[in-house]
Amino acid sequence: MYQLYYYPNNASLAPHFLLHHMQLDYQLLLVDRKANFHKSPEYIKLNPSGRIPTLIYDGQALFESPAICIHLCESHPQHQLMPEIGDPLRPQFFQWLTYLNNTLQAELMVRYYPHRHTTDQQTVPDVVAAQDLRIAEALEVIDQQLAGKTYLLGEQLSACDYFLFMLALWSTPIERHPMSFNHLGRYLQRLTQLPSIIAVCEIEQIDISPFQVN
Ligand SMILES: N[C@@H](CCC(=O)N[C@@H](CS)C(=O)NCC(=O)O)C(=O)O
Repeated sequence: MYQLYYYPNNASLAPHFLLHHMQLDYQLLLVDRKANFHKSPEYIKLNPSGRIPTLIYDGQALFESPAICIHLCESHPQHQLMPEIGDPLRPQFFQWLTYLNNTLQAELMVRYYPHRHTTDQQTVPDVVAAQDLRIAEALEVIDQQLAGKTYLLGEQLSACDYFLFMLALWSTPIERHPMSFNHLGRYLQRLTQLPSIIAVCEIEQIDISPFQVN
């Protein structure tokens, strides 16, 4: 049985999609963010970064959302959410998952916690405005990759798609809405029809209607 420390629409969302897609036996443990449980000694013992998510498996704790996704994909290869060793798409999988986590997600984190990225709190709106441009640049790269493809890697759904859907949800408040990108918009609309996305967003009470155009 897996246990996932989560908070709705946090970085725990991508692992949650995978646990659901793979129909694994898992328990959700809601982190009490208001009480700062993720900074408590009890949680820090599991995840020294004091962040969400943490996955508990075989009595071990694992943090960093993409690491959790890779671990789940490798532990349950029959679900084919990550190309096998030798598959030419495998390096592409690593490239895109890293781009999503290390570029787009990193820029979004600055956008969501702008006060941590300046010593002058009056400049917070400038940090937000600069991040909106950087996030739009990263979404543009992804939009180009999606031209003529059903999923990020081509015709095969992978963990990268669940990860991207999570980050697209986070990108809805930015100046340039994800749906305003041609290929990305159509792709997000398609993903809202995936049963695991529908079910998990219902569980976490996440509104996916911004991606459901008529
Ligand atoms: N690189 C980490 C980032 C995790 C992260 O920053 N999570 C946010 C929620 S989305 C968090 O815990 N924020 C609380 C904080 O930074 O104090 C991952 O991908 O797991």
